[in-house]
Amino acid sequence: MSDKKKRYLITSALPYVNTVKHLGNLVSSLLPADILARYLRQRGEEVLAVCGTDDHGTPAEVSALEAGIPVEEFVEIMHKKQKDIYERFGLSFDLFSRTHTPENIEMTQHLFLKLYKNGFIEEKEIQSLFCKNCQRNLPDRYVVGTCPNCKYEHARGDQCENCSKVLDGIDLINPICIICGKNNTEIRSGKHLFIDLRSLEGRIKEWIDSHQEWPKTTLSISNSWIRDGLRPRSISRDIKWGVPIPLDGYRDKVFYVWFDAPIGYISISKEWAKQQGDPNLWKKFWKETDTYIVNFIGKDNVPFHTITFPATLIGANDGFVLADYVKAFQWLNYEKTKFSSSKKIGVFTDTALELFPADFWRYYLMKIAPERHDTDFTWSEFRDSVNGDLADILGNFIHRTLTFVNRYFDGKIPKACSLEKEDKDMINALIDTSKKADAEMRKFEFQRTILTIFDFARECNRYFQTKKPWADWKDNKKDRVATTLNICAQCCRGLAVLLAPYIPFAAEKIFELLQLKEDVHKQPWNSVGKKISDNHNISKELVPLFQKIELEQIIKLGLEWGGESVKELIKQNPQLAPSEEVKKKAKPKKKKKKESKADEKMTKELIPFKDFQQLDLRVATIKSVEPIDGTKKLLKIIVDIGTEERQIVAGIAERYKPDELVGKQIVIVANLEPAKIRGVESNGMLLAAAADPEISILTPLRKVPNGSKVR
Ligand code: B3M
Ligand code: ZN
Repeated sequence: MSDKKKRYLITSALPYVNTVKHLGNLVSSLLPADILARYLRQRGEEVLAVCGTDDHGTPAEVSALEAGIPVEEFVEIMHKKQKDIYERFGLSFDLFSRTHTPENIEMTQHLFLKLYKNGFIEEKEIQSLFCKNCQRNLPDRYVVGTCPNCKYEHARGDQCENCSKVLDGIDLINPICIICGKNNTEIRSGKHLFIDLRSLEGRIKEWIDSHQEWPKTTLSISNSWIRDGLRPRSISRDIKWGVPIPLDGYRDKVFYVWFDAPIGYISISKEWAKQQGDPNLWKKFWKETDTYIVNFIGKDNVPFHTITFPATLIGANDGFVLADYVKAFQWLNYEKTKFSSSKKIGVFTDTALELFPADFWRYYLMKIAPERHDTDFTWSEFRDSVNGDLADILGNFIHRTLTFVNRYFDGKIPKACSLEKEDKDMINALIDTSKKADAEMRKFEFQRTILTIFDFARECNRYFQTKKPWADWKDNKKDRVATTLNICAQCCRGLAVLLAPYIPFAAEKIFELLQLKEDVHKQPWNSVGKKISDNHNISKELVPLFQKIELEQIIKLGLEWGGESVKELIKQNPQLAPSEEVKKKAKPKKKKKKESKADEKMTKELIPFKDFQQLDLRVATIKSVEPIDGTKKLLKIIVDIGTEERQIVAGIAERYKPDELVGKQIVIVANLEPAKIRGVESNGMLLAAAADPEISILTPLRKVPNGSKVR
């Protein structure tokens, strides 16, 4: 983040309106965007944070059709529902609006006409599917069929959910119209509009290349698009729901949803400016180079933010500036499987809030934020984090401090007497923590920041425990107790200030208990050293900050929503095993694949191609190698797989020395379940020919980009 910029514009990916989002969506865009906005506002910076529902396109039209409600009405209901959920999560956008607004229609048409005038729009005749039964075109999600890539039978016309391949309806095998459910389609050709990315490639590349500080995920996906060469991309669709195309010959069509959705960031800013009574206010955020723009997105949205949307802005040449930082997240998984909206796997934002307070989710999700690699939500770890970190560490420290101030000093913060080394160390640690957290936050390291702040909370507990104010009180060392509690009270205030962006509700509660009149959200992190005045009265009605989660409750939830981690808990606590009745209600478990023992002999049994395709084999470069203490065979290897770095453990130490491996390209299985080998985490497996006693590691004959698929 640059200190030279005067103001900040923060955007969070606009969630599709059609379904309530799951926790994976929350952690990869909405929540970190809110945390950054809150942090910057605390610093007194000028911030505009915008978000809204992505209302257009086939996702909304198809869901409305399934629900049997006119699309406009459907979108209205779902928009309100999502908006309400995010408010309850404490997401503090300056405006959460939507893309189906007059502002967005106007801005989208305006930018399109500029692109057209500047010669960046091409017309092309293309083939698409037409349903003879319904007498209509079947773009994107209007058609399902068998994926030509992985043979999954329910692939959508825009993308296969199983193998993620981006598809075109005409690629599908056995295409079925989702309206009439029939395979009565034919391929027809028609004219469509394309944005000419080729002519803009040079400028897009230059912009990407000038941002080497971006996360690896963002850079590697963007660079792979550039490496493949940019091609014209279609921006028109044969559907009714969307932004109408203002061009003769296309007036019955609308823009592709990904054309108008990012323009929504601009139009929502414009709406906000109007609401402020200063309709031009948005321009300084979008058209002045001293604004710092940050986009928060999941990794599947990278090309739309680093290639197609910038292409729109560059080609339109209308004075818009491009993002300064594009923060892309990897996936959050759910109990080792993929969150899935369509299959209803995982925890959804509405249910989450019915179960536990927003701060529980906000804390745990940021603690496991998938910033560098995919991470896993588990019920068991969620409970451990809430009970262990929030309740036992933070809540306990605050509660003990305030209880003791009430008990010994009648609810008045006592004056510190002579400070010992440990007392001074605590105050220094508080200030150092704020500096360290600040530096991490300014690098958009959201997970590291929260871990740093909690390390300090642990330190506070240790201090309280070592100082033993209860023992000093017994020994009549009143001055000493006063000093300890004074220091602790300062730390309580400091923790509230530092934690306010992450767990805003708890931070407010701490200020309430301390009876501090100021707004915790307006106290910058570098003010953590500010003292609460001596004899300041705190609340006498103390309530614990966080309610612990019972083991039984989490077991119940894990069974209800599905969760492998819960099985382990039941094993450890057989007395809590659910009754038969509960088991019956539990979700049917998915069939487990047969586990066959590795067979040394070449097997004659044939497997379908799709089984082979389940393996995600990738080329990786070895970055570093270390022996694992106490083992003869094992090496800990860090490899670069293009989108991230991985740690894998391999039993090759007897045949390979670390030096001869570093820099070599190898092939790994990238989608193996993580395992712990001798206590060391392994996320994948390298491929090697096992010709006992020789082990020969497989390597590509020619150098290829890391992450290249092996098939
Ligand atoms: N609606 C995809 C999604 O919800 C898309 C993001 C738009 S950002 C402008 O993941
Ligand atoms: Zn049909």
